[in-house]
Amino acid sequence: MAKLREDFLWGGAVAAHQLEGGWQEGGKGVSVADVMTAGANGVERTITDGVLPGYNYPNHDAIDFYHHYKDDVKLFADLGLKAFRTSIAWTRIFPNGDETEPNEAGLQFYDDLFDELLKNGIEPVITLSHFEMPYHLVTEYGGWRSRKVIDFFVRFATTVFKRYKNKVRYWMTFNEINNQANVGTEFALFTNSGVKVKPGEDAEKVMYQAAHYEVVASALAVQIGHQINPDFQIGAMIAMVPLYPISPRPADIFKAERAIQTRYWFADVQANGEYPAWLTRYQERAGFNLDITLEDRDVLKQGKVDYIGFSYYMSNTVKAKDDEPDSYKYEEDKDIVRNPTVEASEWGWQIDPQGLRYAMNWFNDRYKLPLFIVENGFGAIDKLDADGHVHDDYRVNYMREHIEQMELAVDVDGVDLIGYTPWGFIDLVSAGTGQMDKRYGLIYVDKNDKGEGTLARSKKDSFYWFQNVIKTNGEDL
Ligand code: BGP
Repeated sequence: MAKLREDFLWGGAVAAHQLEGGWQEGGKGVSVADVMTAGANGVERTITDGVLPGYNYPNHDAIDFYHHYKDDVKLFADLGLKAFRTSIAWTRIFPNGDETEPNEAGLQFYDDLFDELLKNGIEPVITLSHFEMPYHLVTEYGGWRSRKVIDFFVRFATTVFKRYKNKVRYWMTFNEINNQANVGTEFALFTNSGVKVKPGEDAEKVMYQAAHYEVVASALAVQIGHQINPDFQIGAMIAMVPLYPISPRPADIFKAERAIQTRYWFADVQANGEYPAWLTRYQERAGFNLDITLEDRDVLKQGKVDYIGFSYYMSNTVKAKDDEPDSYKYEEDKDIVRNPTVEASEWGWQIDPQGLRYAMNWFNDRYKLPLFIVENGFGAIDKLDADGHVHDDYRVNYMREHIEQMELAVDVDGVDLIGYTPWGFIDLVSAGTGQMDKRYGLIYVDKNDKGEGTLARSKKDSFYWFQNVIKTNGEDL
């Protein structure tokens, strides 16, 4: 099988705040990730009011990539990576977010990192905003509630586009921008938008306004990026979770359709350059009275993305309520039901390799754009065996089955795929738990949830397996 492009970007994906550490080094400012504590034993992470004494913030040190990147890049080259997806921490470049001049030490750090990667034949793939907006923009402007943040983001994007225009070709604007559709959780809205919903406020309305400013900012970045370097490929980054109806009952089918619309309108806007009709009607009927101007609509049209980057971990299944009203609404925290036909991970993430092929076909049919799988992988509590190594056959199985489906989508279904960068291919801090416990790595990092460990890196079994997959361009799984 396989038939992947000759220049297929086999890679690995991370985000600055989940691996760099050095949270106060090189003039870096405080980000929204820096004010989120570790979760524990099923307890959600807490968003504190700034960085407070007495709380545990594992992101602050993470795996200290900030100081280890040279050795780490050697390991990445040994793995055979062609691409390394990371984010540029906004707070290293504009520590508060609203400065007019960038922080040179932050810019230099990424220059050095990109040089090191390129020297080793690895192409950097960059996310501009991966759950790391400057916390100052939250306290001063209410995060993406404010239209002013568009200008700050555009300044940040323009600065890094210009600086790295000869080093980076593939960019993405906002990581998993659509996760905030889940307004039932504080986490999704805060990490994406820096927004905290106040008592008595309509979370949905707040989300639609913040998300609107983000899609406008994204479209502006696409336009500006193309002016700076016409070769830039600037993509969306969508958290793709296929949503299946639990039964053939028409109400369930339509509920799944509304769920898909609710989660993926972000991609519609970023790829098609306009809001889908159902959403405009929905927002009008709800009386949200959003600040969406004619000029904004024009910006959206002029700033369509070049490709769809997406994460894929699982599928979900939805069920209609018996008395679903005409104005169907999808509420992620209430409408998802367990799919009895698939297994799930310890965190309840349903394992569905074929869902990846489905998702790729779905994107392809809907947008006719190249795709880039920029996250996929299996989070687990790894155990070091007596020989001091992690034998993670469960991770190899997960990846093999997903890559098989990915190749079917390319070879049999004709999907145009740029690359595949598994998530957290070097162990890092989990976004969900805020801890080291949930690991995705092919490279083990010696650090536990108490912050103890030597930070030594070692290869898991999955490392050698993936090395061979890359070497054979996906022929030998
Ligand atoms: C995505 C995020 C990543 C990441 C990954 C795994 O939602 O883009 O930042 O961490 O999922 O999630 P978790 O760490 O919660 O297992």
